[in-house]
Amino acid sequence: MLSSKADDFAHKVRSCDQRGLARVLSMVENGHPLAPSILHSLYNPERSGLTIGITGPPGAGKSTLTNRLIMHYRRHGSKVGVIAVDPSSPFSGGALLGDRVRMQDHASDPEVFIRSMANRGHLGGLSGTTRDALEVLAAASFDPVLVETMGVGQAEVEIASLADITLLLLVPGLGDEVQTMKAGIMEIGDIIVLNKADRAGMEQLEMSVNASLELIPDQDDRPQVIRCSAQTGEGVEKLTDAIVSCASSGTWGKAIAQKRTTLILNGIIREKGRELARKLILDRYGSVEEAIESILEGKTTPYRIGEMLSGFLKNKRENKNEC
Ligand SMILES: Nc1nc2c(ncn2[C@@H]2O[C@H](COP(=O)(O)OP(=O)(O)OP(=O)(O)O)[C@@H](O)[C@H]2O)c(=O)[nH]1
Ligand SMILES: [Mg+2]
Repeated sequence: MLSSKADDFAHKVRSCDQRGLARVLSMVENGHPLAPSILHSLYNPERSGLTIGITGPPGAGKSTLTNRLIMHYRRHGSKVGVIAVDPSSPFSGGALLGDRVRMQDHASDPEVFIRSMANRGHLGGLSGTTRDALEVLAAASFDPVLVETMGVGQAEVEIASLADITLLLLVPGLGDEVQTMKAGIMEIGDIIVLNKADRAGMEQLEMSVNASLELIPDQDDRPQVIRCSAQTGEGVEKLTDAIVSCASSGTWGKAIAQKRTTLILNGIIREKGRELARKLILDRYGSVEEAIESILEGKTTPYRIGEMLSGFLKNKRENKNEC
């Protein structure tokens, strides 16, 4: 009964029924009991839809670039999903959203779906919600799905890194902030976007970024650096070409399916309580890596494993209460 209800919702998502889609995203956001079954039904680690995280310091031009990317992908006939994430705010919905993305430009376009997500403090937190919302929008064949996060703290960087490809925006004249970004530069960012190229100070910024990147020993691991101006549009085509080349490299298919699965399973293990969840997975699959292999072989999904862990933990709590 439950699973047929979940299948109904999954069907609505796949056929991109706007109301159904919005409802499922709310269920994911509110931790609705049906959400894991719906996500299980939708999950496909080999999906073709690309997800792109956009992060960088306040005012770096993330929303302006998001808007440019929406325009670019719409011109190419793609359906675009956008998730605007604000970890510092407990509110989600229209008001925040209107502020973040220039929604009025796309409000009447049914092929653009924009959703804002805020911190509501339920289990799994914003990171889990965003991760699952990305899967839902990708299953509804939005391609790409963009996720814009505000700020450059650990949480924001982590959220942007949930996407298949992460863009890290830097701008001239940040001073100390570039220093604090250095760790981020090393850790994330498949592509580093030097935005506001129409402004002075670009050479200096590029030199300092390149100097940081040289610390990455293997040249192949270094992110690409692209200059652009989200405001004038200059360099945006070069950026979208770089995204295409990232997503079509020889090892992409298998590597990305593995990355998606690992991120989701590790997130679920964290949410359920690391120690015990890990132990249960070891008992069942031998190792986390083998559980991931099972998922990649199509035998299960991270969400089904999550349900198994929840069931076990619930039984354990009930038994304890009876004792
Ligand atoms: N000169 C110049 N200004 C830009 C460029 N891109 C964005 N801006 C301006 O920078 C300001 C901040 O842009 P946003 O796109 O709101 O920046 P954001 O990173 O989304 O900001 P938060 O979401 O508040 O962190 C706006 O006034 C933009 O018009 C650019 O390439 N060149
Ligand atoms: Mg913004």
